[in-house]
Amino acid sequence: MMVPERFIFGFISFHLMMGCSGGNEVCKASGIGRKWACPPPWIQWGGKCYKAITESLTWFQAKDECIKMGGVLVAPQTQEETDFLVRLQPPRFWINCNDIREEGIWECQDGPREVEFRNWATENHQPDNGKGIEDCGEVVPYPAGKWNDAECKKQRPAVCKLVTSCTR
Ligand SMILES: [Ca+2]
Ligand SMILES: [Ca+2]
Repeated sequence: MMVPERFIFGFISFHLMMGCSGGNEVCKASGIGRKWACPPPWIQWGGKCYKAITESLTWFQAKDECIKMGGVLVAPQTQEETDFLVRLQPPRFWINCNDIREEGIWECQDGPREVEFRNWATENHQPDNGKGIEDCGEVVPYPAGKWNDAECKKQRPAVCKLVTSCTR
C-alpha cells in the first residue's frame, strides 16, 4: 500500500503528541511498529533522541550548538547509554560534566537535572585536573567510553540529546 510521506510524518507527530500529553514524565513508546520515533535526523535510543556533532568544537561551543538544535549536550547516565554513544560518535567527545564552579566538584547535568552516574578512567588516574586547567568532561577511546577531564578550550566532537516535553 502506498502511503504519502506527509501522512506518515503527521501520524508520527500525532503519536508523539499523544505520548507526551497529560504532563507525563515518561513518554510511552508509540507510533508505527511500537517504536519510538525521533524527528530526523535525530537517532532513537531508549526512548530518547540523539544527534552527533562531528565537527570539533570547544566545550562551550558544543553546549551552545546543542541548544541551537533544540537539545542539550549529553551527560551519559548508564553504561548502556555510554555503549550506544560510543557507537554513535566514536571515539572522543564532550559530555555535559564540568568542575568549573568548584575545582574537584564535578557537576553532570541532563538539561536541568543532575546526573549521578560517573565513568572516570580511574585506571589512567582521571580526573587529574592536568596542568591545573582541566575542567570539562569528555568520553575517551582508551578505555572506550571512560571519561577524562580536559581543558574546555580543546576542540572535540559532541553528542546532543533532544529536549522534548517528554525528556525534560
Ligand atoms: Ca578541574
Ligand atoms: Ca585529565
